[in-house]
Parts: sequence; structure tokens; C-alpha cells
Amino acid sequence: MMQNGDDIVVDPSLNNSVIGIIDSGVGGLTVAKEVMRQLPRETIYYFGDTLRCPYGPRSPEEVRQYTFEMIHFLEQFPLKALLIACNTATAVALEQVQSVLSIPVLGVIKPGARAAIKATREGKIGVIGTQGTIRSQAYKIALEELHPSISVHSLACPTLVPLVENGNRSSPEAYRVVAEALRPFQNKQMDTLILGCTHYPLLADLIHQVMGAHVRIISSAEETASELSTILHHSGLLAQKKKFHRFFATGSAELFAKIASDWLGQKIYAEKVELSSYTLYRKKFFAG
Ligand code: I24
Ligand code: DGL
Repeated sequence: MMQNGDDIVVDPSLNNSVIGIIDSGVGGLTVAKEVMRQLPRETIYYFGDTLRCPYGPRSPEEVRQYTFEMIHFLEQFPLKALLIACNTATAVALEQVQSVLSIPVLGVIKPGARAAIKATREGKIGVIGTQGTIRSQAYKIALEELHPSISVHSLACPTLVPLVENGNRSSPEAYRVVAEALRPFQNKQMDTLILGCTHYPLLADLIHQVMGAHVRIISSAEETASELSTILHHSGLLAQKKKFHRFFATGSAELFAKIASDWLGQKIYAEKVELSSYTLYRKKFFAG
């Protein structure tokens, strides 16, 4: 019905369908916020797997399985596009998801890599992310595809997600944790640093301070939302009528609603979803 390409055939009913956003938890709200800012008429259905967060330390197989479980849940709604807001899930599952869905599917890695290539002056780029993202080398591969002679330094920073989630990011100790995490980058020459994790934009000021003012900090959220906007414009899929956003979480709906309301600056209601029973239900009735 709809393809990524020049000869686009659009089903007019898709205009009022919704944008699905999936993430391992609440971090993807950084991307959702940017989509709301750039595409204020669009309706978002956000799914956060807060019960099984973090994905960073998990195996690629596990992350792929969880990612497909979230997608199968959202597939009951009319989706016009799907955004994988989680870097770890994008790193290990994006291509597989794209190969089975007939709507546009965007990850956060290629847009982030593109923004970094635009920003770099000397072609020396650093990438920080979870263990899963760094292990996959997805950023390095994306950057080298865009510019073969680029130099890329990658670093997993497993202490930074807990720092944000514990709500300590403005404590005096936070600077020390960030400096310690980035120590392997201190003697590396780089002019641009990609924040390859949903949570790191909340630490952007501290990271900038530690890395030095000459280093440009890139967060993928803005670039991803702008790519989504381009796709919707070009394919005639922009919404005409806004509906209510919906938020689904596998963990506590109250906690999710509290963090989302705080972050998005509007009152958010969240709905709790039990994925395991939903997956069993699908298996029973649709055999897959
Ligand atoms: N920030 C994040 N995760 C949390 C948190 C936070 N608690 C306080 N703040 N908890 O991520 C994660 C575990 N929860 C998630 C919800 O279900 C239960 C388990 C970063 C959020 C990025 C949008 C601090 C905090 C906040 C609101 C906005 C931003 C923020 F409360 F950092
Ligand atoms: N959302 C994840 C990412 O962007 C960070 C949190 C996690 O490890 O699940 O990689």
C-alpha cells in the first residue's frame, strides 16, 4: 500500500492514523517530545517496556524479541509510521523490523550519524551508548557508510543510565560520575560527540563541560523527528485531525505517567500492558 521510494501509493485513511514510538522505557520520551514539537498535529502512541528496562546489558536476541513484542502490541492500532526511539533496539533490530512492516520504520542511529557528519570539522567523531549499542558497532558502520575516511571512537557508558534514572543528575556527584565514564575519551582527539542513548541528552551540559567547549554534542532526537517530518510531508501522510496521544507501559502506569507529565509539561495518563499475556493471546489466535 505504501513504499519508501519515488512511486508512492498512499491510502488516504492513513493520514489520520498514528505514529508509533517504542522504547525500552521512559528515555524515548526525549524523542517523543521532539516529535511533538516538530509535528504538533500528529498523534503519538508511545510504548515503553519499563518492566524489562534496561535493554543496554541484554543480548541482541533478547532485545530483538522484546522489540517485536512491543510492535505486535502496537500493530492493533492503525499506524502510519513506526519510530524505534531506543538506540539499543535500533542497533540490533531495525533492519529486521523494516523487512517485515509495510509502513516507514525509522531508528535513531542513521539520523544521529548524519547529524554528526554535518557537524564535524576534522572528521573525528566519538560515540557513547549502552553496551549493546557499542557492541553492535551500528554507529561506526553508519558513519563509515556516510563517509569512509571518518575516524570513530566508541565507548560504552553503563553508569550513565542509572545516574539519570536515580534522579541524581543535578547532584555534585553527577559531574564526577560523568567525568569517570568519559575518562577513556580524555586523550582522544575528537571534535564531535554523538549521544547514542535516549538518556544522555539529560546529561548534555555535564558531558559538554567534561569534554570541553570545542566538542560539538549531537543528540539524535532532533534529527530523527525532522526525518520523520520529511517522510510524512513527501508521502502525503500528514495528519488532518489530532487525536489524543496514548502511552503504554509494561511497568507501573502511575510512575510512567508522573515522569512523562513532568518531562512533556502536560498531564499524561498511562495504560499498563501485560505483554506476556498479549503475546500468548496472539500465539493462540493468530499462530504467531
Ligand atoms: N528519569 C528516568 N527514569 C526514571 C527519571 C526516573 N525517575 C526519576 N527520573 N526512572 O529516565 C526509571 C525507572 N522507572 C521508569 C518508570 O516506570 C517505573 C520505573 C529519564 C527520563 C527521560 C525523559 C528523573 C526525571 C523525571 C522526569 C523527567 C526527567 C527526569 F522524573 F530525568
Ligand atoms: N533506551 C536505551 C537506549 O537508548 C537506554 C536505556 C536502556 O538500556 O534500555 O539505548
